[in-house]
Amino acid sequence: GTSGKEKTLAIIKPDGLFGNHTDKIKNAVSESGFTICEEKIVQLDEESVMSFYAEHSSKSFFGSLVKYMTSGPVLLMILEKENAVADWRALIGPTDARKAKITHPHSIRALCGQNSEKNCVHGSDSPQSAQREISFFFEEKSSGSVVQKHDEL
Ligand code: DGI
Repeated sequence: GTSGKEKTLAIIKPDGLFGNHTDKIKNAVSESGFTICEEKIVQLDEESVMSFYAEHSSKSFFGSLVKYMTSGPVLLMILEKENAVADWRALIGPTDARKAKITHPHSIRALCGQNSEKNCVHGSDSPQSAQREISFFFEEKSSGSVVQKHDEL
């Protein structure tokens, strides 16, 4: 398809906010042609992270992932452009930031992340995931997935 915009969910994770990478990441977002449709900073609770990452619930790292994702606020963004899902995944790079530094040195995870857990950013992995994840965090009916809404970004 050559027409039609697509939306994806991006998250700047706690290490991204704590590490002051937000401006750098937002510059990359706009330079790459994405529009930020909606954004909010939230403190996630364990229950919402467990639900968001349910597909990883049997993994050995799950407990650590939940602890990390609840360790501080995150910035949720709905990004829009043509081919947004794949293009955002390409821009953030591989899951393991240590590997990204070698194979994709200009990617966001290479520049801002630390390892396979503290990898600074999230991106939906398919258009179906994007729809689910955007509803999860941004629709009223998404039953308490967000525990705190900060006033200023
Ligand atoms: O879609 P991704 O975020 O690139 O990767 P994923 O869906 O395989 O994993 C989701 C998140 O789970 C990832 O961003 C960080 C965490 N994770 C994945 N693999 C590992 C991991 N955390 C640890 N500690 N170790 C892993 O091997």
